[in-house]
Amino acid sequence: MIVGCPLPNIPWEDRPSTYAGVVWRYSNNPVIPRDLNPTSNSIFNSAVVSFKGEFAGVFRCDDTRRFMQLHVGFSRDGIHWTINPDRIQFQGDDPEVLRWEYGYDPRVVWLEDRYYVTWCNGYHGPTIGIAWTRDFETFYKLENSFLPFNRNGVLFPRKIRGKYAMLSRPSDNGHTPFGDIFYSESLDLEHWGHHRHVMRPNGGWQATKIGAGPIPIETAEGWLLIYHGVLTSCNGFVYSAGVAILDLDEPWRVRYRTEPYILSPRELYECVGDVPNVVFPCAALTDAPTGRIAIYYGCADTVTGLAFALVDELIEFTKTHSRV
Ligand code: BMA
Repeated sequence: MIVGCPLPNIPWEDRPSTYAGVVWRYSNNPVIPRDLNPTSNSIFNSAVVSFKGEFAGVFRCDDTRRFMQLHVGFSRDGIHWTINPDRIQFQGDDPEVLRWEYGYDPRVVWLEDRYYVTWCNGYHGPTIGIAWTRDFETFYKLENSFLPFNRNGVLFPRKIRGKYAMLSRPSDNGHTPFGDIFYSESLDLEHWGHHRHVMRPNGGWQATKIGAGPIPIETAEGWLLIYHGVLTSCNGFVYSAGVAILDLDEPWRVRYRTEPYILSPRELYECVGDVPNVVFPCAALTDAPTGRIAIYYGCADTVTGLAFALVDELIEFTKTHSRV
């Protein structure tokens, strides 16, 4: 059972009768093509939320210079998107913090009274950038959450034990061949501490490194965390997705974790692109009364796909296929 709000207009398609998986793809994937904007090389690993009865998002748009940028987008139905042609220009007090190198893999969360965006932000190497907005027009950038090198900063949607909470994945300056998920707390969204280890790679599809995906979904059973895991094949990295259930009050305690993946590159648009064999979930919309979940994920570092799941099935699958 999802602890959250109704979203009656959540994008949705029933599971095809011929398909047995616990996560199924939208029949018209990809929902966002690589060249939706004239200057985009690729649009993927992006985050969407419900906004004023419709949908808004922050999109990773690598441009035709192959610079990694963040753009705002809007949609009536969560499927057909318009993406601003210009990248987000962040506001703030300190020019040092505002100096822009690059940004990628955004996540967006409604937290208390505004939307927060976290992303992998270039500051002498990748680290976690954080900003807030109320209208998806003006974005105020805060201090980087951590020192380089870090990626996959994902906020929880409410305070835990009276503090803001974030998952992240300390890494290196390259195509990191390792990586565990950690938990950190903050009183002010600027100073982070109380770091706790959450989970490490676990063999198979998640043997090399792992990273948090969409904002954790609160359920009666714990935080449902969809995350990505990476296998190193003789032809490079393969990115798949799995699920963990984290303790509600002490989220660094992993209750269950899927040994099989729930989504892995199969379709052509996941297997062929600028980086082949990548599914990379960054957002999930939820409708609490029906338990519907709509997952947005990057495909082959090129386009954005949509997939669906039902919360009770995901929890059941995670519990019955768990190896922590
Ligand atoms: C990771 C990030 C992701 C990307 C993935 C596969 O390190 O850069 O944005 O999807 O590699 O290339």
